[in-house]
This record gives sequence, structure tokens and C-alpha cells, in this order.
Amino acid sequence: MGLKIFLDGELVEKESAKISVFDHGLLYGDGIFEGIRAYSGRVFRLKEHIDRLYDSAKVLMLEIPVDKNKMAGDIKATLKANSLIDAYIRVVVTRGVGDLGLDPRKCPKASYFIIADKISLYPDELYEKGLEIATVSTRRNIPESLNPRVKSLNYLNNIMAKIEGNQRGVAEALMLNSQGFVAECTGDNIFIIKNGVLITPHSSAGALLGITQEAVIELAEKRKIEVRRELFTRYCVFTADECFLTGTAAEIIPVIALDGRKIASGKPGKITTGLIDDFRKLVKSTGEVI
Ligand code: PXG
Repeated sequence: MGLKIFLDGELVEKESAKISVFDHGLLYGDGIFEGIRAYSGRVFRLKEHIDRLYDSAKVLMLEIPVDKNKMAGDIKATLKANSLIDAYIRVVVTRGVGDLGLDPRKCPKASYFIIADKISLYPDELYEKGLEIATVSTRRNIPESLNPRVKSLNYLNNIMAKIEGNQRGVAEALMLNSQGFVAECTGDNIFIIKNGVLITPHSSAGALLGITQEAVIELAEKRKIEVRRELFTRYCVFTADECFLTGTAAEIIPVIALDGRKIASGKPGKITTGLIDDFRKLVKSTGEVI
């Protein structure tokens, strides 16, 4: 039995899950998405992901055809239909089918689909050894044109940054904002630790407000670690005691070097590894049961 995809109200086989070439999600990148994970039969922070999806829709004046409860039910139904308890879930809402021309009024109804599939984890080795990252020249969007808090189908600047990272042979690329402050990586938020204080850029620095980022801040506060959301530069990363990235796909992954400079000893730090342990416990013990 093949993978079942939820597409506009029904579960269909992967082979028949198709959208029109006139969908403005494809023609103009006019749409939004969420990447969610389920662990051991529980969807991690489902409410937060759904809230962020509807907030993104609000900003784009995109009317999702169902309410939040129905969306949550559809996500769980997709997991059940595929007998998945550990999964990666992709929810996509597009502006829908319309004539050529970018005016969204040409699209009478938004479309949405849900893909739930097995997760492909990064190799364990990466979590033990840590990543080397590099700063790339592609800057994060300026909030005045497309606010990075909107998780839209327009990921081209992140993709350009990823290409630069690939060319430099690193697993993740660090993106600065237009003023040169550290914003985030192409699909992850960044944290540094200096003198026992955990620091991550405020979303106004040009970053997505990450759900894993929020969870990590809560875990740090439980450990009585001081947390600050503030602007910082590459200098602060070079001279940090520890550094790590967070994201639904990557979870928490240590960073051991930036642009050829080792961060501290060049090994994952103690606070980072402690937070990784806490996070692994958290995802297994919380979340909405499927
Ligand atoms: N910044 C950006 C630009 C992202 O796209 C994050 C930070 C981390 O946010 P969360 O809420 O996940 O902690 C993201 C998340 C994928 C994929 O398939 C991308 C993300 C999440 C899951 C899967 O590329 N991006």
C-alpha cells in the first residue's frame, strides 16, 4: 500500500496527489507551509504550528478553507491513514487555481494538502561531532518586503544561501540580515552561549520565530539558564563558548566552527548536550496524541 496524501478534503494515493499548473502556489510561490514532527505517536507542538500557519495566512490575506480544529484533525487523520507514529508532516496551503496574472482575486479558493512521511534523520555522527557552518553573501529578506516570520512558499533567498553553503562544502549556511547582524540559517534558528547566557536573535533580526527555538528557551529557563533575545554579529559567534542550531528537521544540532574559526574547543559544549537530552525527553513525553 502506497503513501496516502490528504488533498483538499480527501486522502488520495501519492500517485494521484496532483495540483494544477494554474495553482498560484506554483506560478508565484503564493502560499504558506509548516514542517511538523510526530514522535512516538504524539505530534510535537501541533497547536503552535497550526497557529503559525494561520498567522502566516492572515498576513498574506489567504483564507484557509477550514478552521484550526479541522486542520488538526486532518493532520492526525493523515498520520493514521499511513500508520505513522514517528513522522515528518508537511502542511501546504496554496492560493489555489486562478488565471495567469498574479492578482490573488483570480483564485476563488485556496487549496491545502498534507504529506506525512517517514523522517530522514541526519546521521547520529553529526549530533555527536557537530557541524561546521559558513556565512554566505545572500541576506535574509528584509521584514519591510517579506517578513521572515511568514513561513511562505517563497524560499528562494534561503535556497540561494543553501547553494552557496553547498559550494563551500558545509551542511548549513549562516544568513545575516541587511544590516549585517546574524539572522538564522537556511532552515534553522541559531543560538550562542557566552558566559553561561543563552542568546538567540530576536525575530526582528530577520528570523522565523521557531517553534523548536521556543521549546529550547523554555528548557533552558527550566535549567535556570539566563536567556536573551538580542542582536549579535559574527564576532559573537566566533568568540562564543558554544553554538547550536534548532529546527523541526534538525532538532538541536551543535555547531563547532564558523567560517573556519573553531568555536571554543571545537567540540559540542556541555550546555548544548544537556539541552539535547532535555529536548529528546520533551518530544517523547508531550505533544498531541494522534
Ligand atoms: N528558520 C527557517 C527559515 C525555517 O524554515 C526554522 C528557522 C526553524 O523553525 P521550527 O519552527 O521548525 O523550529 C525553519 C523551519 C524542510 C523543513 O523540510 C524546514 C523547516 C522545518 C522543517 C522542515 O526544509 N524550517
